Amino acid sequence: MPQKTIKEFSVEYLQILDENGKVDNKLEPEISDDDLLKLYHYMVLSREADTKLIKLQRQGRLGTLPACMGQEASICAPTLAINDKDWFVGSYRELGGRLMRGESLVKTMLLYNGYEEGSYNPDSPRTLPISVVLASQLLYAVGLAYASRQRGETDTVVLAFVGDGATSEGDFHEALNFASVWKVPVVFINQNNQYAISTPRHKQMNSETIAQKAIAYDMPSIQVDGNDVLAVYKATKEAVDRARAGEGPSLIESVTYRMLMHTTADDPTRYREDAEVEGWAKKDPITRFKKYLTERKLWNASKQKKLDADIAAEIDSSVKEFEAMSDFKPDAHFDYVFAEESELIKEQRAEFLENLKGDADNG
Ligand SMILES: Cc1ncc(C[n+]2csc(CCOP(=O)(O)OP(=O)(O)O)c2C)c(N)n1
Repeated sequence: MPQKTIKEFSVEYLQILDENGKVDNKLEPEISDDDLLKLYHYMVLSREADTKLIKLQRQGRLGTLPACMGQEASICAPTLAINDKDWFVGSYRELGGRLMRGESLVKTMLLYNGYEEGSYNPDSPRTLPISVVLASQLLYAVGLAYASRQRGETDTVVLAFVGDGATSEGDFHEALNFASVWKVPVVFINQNNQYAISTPRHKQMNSETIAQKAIAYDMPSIQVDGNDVLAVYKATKEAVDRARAGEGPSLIESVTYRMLMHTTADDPTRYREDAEVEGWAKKDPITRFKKYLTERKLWNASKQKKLDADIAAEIDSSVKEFEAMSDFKPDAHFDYVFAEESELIKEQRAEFLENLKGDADNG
């Protein structure tokens, strides 16, 4: 009886722009100047929007919301690697990506104030709404990719985001398995931000990397420095190109850090050390990228000043627009369950509106 190695596996890691903004020219991806500037714009917009939205929540002007700060490279760089005909399937921590896809900040504010209208984005029809049920969005991603091939859309790719905690969900494994079995064009981006609310990664999995989980499904994977825009972009673009060429799905583990709270409902100082947060602050994706752009003579202090002013004005006007809105439909969530209203939904809507009337009558 022979005993022999029948397969060997390895996991690659990619970093191109290091923590000091030094670039490895041999690995530098091809990105046009316009696209580099677009990427920077949205990363800064996302960070400023995050900062403003948290203030609004603290003032009681917005409901609970998640913070993306620190993860901007991990979110925006993959989004740059797809086009409008591709699908963007996210969870709830991809603000910059959603803005890049053409969703307005007003929609985000509506959503976090509980208005279903915030999930309806006709300006960005191939961007799925926020999914809070962990990893469930990956099943839709695989379904969309399968359907696009059935419909003869040979060019379409699906970009799907998921958190580190969500990889412990069955849906994650089911999605990866069938994506691989059907060889569908999905690029899974795992935003490994180190925590699932207060649970650190090492307490919920014993795997050294998340990238290695793809090996079980015979799917290409890589771990990248998720605070390095160039590495995240390069890995995603290669995966998107493979998917478009009919070579099936990939998994990218983007190692990053959530700099703020999980959502405005928790206090991260209760479960992590200041020193850890300070260590990650030194790896900030925006600082690093700005250095790179400055060195390439694409950026300077006066451009930054103009960008800061433009972004502040854009955010202010979105807040004004959002706060001036008053005409909401309380039963809007029933509109978006099925294309055609079923009898059950009809009954539930009637019951909901009746209860609402009762609440109003009772003051
Ligand atoms: C199926 C499911 N179980 C539990 C929750 C509650 N929950 C919301 S966020 C979260 C942690 C998710 O962590 P991770 O996947 O790492 O993503 P992150 O929030 O860090 O971006 C949990 C457990 C949920 N939304 N869905």
